[in-house]
Amino acid sequence: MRGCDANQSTSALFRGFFGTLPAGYHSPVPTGERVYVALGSNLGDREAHLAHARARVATLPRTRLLQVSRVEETAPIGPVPQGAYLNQMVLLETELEPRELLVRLHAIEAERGRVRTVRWGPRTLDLDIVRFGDRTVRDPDLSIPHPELPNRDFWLREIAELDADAPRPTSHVP
Ligand code: A4P
Ligand code: MG
Repeated sequence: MRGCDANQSTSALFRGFFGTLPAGYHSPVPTGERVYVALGSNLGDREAHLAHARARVATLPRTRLLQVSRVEETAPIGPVPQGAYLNQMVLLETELEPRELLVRLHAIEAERGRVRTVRWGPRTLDLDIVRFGDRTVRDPDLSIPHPELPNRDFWLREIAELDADAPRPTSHVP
């Protein structure tokens, strides 16, 4: 969790003894990029799909689940007639590269039987990388920040909620 992780206390110890961190010092605890991942579902047991996603992102390698937003029901966006979504934002800290994370998120989607038929169509589980630290990626298969971020009120609201909240324990996945 922010503010109370082992890496910070180890660094603080070093600073106490040496005034600064010794050259070549490597933190024993991974510290990575802060990444916002959007969860969405509008097919089947939507709650269960989101719960699965939260549990799985929490166990990704070199990754910690820092915070989760409220789950909210949202009207479907886009040209395809479909049911309402459940949406939620999670904040991760990860040492994975954006592409490594994308591959792992696709694998989690597949675990929930995600089938890609029409773009913006109904889905059991959709996992989008919304922000990855301060990085910008504009490739055909990966675009960060997610281009729809400014257009999705619920994403902006959920990120604001996470930014405003004090860190809360996530040792048992909600
Ligand atoms: N891709 C590129 N950038 C990213 C990124 N930042 N994060 C590529 C994740 N994937 C990214 O996505 C197609 C390809 O986008 C991926 O293979 C990846 O390489 P997809 O999940 O197969 O298809 P998609 O989800 O239909 O397309 P897209 O463009 O990701 O759409 P969105 O933005 O996910 O929108 N209405 C409500 N209320 N709530 C929703 O969550 N979501 C959508 C889908 C439509 N309407 C919605 C919602
Ligand atoms: Mg998507």
